[in-house]
Amino acid sequence: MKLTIVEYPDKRLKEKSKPVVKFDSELHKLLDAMYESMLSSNGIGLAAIQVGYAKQVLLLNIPDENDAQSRDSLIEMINPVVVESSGETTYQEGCLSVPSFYEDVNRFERVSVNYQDRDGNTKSIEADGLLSIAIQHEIDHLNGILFIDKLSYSRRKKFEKEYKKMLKEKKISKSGTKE
Ligand code: QAP
Ligand code: CO
Repeated sequence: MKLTIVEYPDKRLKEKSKPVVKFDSELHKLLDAMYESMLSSNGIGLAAIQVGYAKQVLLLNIPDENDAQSRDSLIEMINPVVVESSGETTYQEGCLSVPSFYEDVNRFERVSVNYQDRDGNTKSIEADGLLSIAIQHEIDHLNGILFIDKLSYSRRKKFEKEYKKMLKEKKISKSGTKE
């Protein structure tokens, strides 16, 4: 299964994802294909809607202290629910669906999340640091929310301007290579 990353301003990124009810080989295929796309595009988190599937599925793969990304630290979350949150933190976020743009976003410092694994087993996790931020970013995707939706009015305007310019340049360079 070859997946393509859906990029802003694609309307699909605004869709609300549906709970997963079947923990079957189709789900496992989707998870494995999502992992491949996340790694090949240098991501640390990916939600299913970012590859066009409106399902409550997300992946997290936070690099270790040596900046190495290992499959051992891969977390697959199905049907996640934040059950507790506390504190405040700010981090300069990016998103595979909003390439080449990074901006500060406010989040909870800590979250507790209940979710299911690929076999439907109930799990829970308490997270802080980058993992907590990544979880909140990815769960937002399941609700059709992007990190740029959380920016102040003036930063959002700045984003729209920069992004439009970037898309225009992308188009020009593409038409140039095709001749
Ligand atoms: C979400 O984001 C996230 O613009 C995951 O050119 C963000 O993996 C979690 C990426 C912040 C925690 C903190 C973005 C790759 C990857 C780009 C990503 C790009 C190439 C973003
Ligand atoms: Co994202």
